[in-house]
Amino acid sequence: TNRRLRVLVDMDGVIADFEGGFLKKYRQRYPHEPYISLEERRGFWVSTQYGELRSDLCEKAIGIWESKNFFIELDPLPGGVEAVKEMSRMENTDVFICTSPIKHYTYCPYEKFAWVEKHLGPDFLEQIILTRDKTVVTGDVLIDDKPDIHGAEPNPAWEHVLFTSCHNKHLPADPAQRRLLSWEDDWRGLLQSKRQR
Ligand code: BVP
Repeated sequence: TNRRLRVLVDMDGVIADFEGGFLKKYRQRYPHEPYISLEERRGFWVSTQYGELRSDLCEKAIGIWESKNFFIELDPLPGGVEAVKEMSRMENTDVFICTSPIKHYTYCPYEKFAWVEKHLGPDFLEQIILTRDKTVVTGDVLIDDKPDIHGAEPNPAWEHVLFTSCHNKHLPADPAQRRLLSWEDDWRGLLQSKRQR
């Protein structure tokens, strides 16, 4: 058959360094407040863990990523941009950036498009899927650092492959969920395994 492979790649925590960018700007803005090092991060939601540290730190954390230039200034994670470009050049392969914007929409959606243009090139603007519900998007594989991805579709088309991040690396190994440890891991083998179906 000549079926094309559709790869969905998450942005924050997979190709863009949300955690590193957050911590840097939080410490700049609140140099005298406590913070959570990346080694100490647990759980997907940064705001939840800061709120547990001290209740007022939850909204201080939220204010960081709601600020202008937060998303556009995120650094690329090592190897991510190169991997996405390489897979998009592969035969019979369609790559989409599938990312959930925050609900404070003043800057985030615009800056996500600008980040993709800056790091992946203007042609990649065709490949962006902004959605708060990834389960309704079809694809063969979704590479995402969020351990639990739920939504309106109880049986999503994609296999979720968990991308390792500071917040999920301590979770017990789930035999039902494959992982990519980094962009140095065997993502080519993962794609190949999805083609042989
Ligand atoms: O836009 C990102 C950041 C935001 O949620 C979105 C996650 O998108 P995906 O990686 O799933 O595509 N975000 C928000 C909060 C707290 C909100 Br209150 C957070 O703690 N972490 C986080 O990533």
